[in-house]
Amino acid sequence: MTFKRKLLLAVLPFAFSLSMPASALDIKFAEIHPAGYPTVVAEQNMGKKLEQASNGEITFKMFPGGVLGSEKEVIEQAQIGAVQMTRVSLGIVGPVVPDVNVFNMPFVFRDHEHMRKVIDGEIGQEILDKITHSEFNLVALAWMDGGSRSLYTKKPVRSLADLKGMKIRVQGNPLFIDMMNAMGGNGIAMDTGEIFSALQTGVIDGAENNPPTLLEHNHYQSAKYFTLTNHLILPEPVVMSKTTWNKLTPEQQVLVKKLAREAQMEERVLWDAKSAASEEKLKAAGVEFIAVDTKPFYDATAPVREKYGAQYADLMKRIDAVQ
Ligand code: BDP
Repeated sequence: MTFKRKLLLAVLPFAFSLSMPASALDIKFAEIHPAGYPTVVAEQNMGKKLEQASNGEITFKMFPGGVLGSEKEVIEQAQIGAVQMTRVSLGIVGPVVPDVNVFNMPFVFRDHEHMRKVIDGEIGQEILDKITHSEFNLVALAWMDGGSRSLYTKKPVRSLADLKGMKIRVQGNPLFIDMMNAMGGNGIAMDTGEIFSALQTGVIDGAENNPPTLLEHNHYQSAKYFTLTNHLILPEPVVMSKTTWNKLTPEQQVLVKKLAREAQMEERVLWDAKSAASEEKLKAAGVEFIAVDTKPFYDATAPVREKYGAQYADLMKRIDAVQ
């Protein structure tokens, strides 16, 4: 090796370390939703701010569209630190951290606004803390808004009776199977990515979700009836692997929390716009929005609130009291 080349090799690492911090912490963020979805956009903006504010000590890369796996798989990867951050529906957290199921109960919130007030306040923080203090090895930082969930089906549901015997996909949480069965349907759990073909092949007769998911995951191509039951209003925690969290300096931890909270507030503005636009697009694509009296659905699910809610009686009173 020539002297010049030796010198170059010796100098290179220094040149590199001048432009890049010695040990940048790389954050891979997993999302089931596609690029452009409100959660994805708000999380990417959070990532940009994080990179800037940390002077490159933290790098951030978004993996949208479920490329890193289903929410269940990604949560498992986050627990071991293979994925550093993700946002998941609270629905799939319930089976692992039962304390969060209080938010997963049908009709526990009066409406969407009520849910927002609750997650912004002390109860919202308490539920995030339950996740953080569980055996889950995750730190729950903030809440994304996933709107209200209603039924969408291949044949119209205009009353509770119409739902009888229909196979309806729910998220993998026994509470939701009980909920769907209590409404007369037949609850079937599967991952988000499986719904599209299950609808096409007739494995299921419908599912339940919000208009942006119905649109962006293309379920509307098979399910043309959207029945406004608004039975679930599930907020969605943004979590970081505790393994990653423990590598952050205390200042970085404060920064991550602050930016996640900013993303919480930013996403809901995007959410409202996206919901309205989705409804328009779905209608234009031939989806019928069906207004129903929700009282029979509320009454039918009373046993589910009794079964799962008994342990949260005080908390439910506090949720009710939030104006
Ligand atoms: C959407 C949530 C997403 C869930 C999906 C589902 O935003 O996190 O994975 O529902 O039901 O509304 O699987």
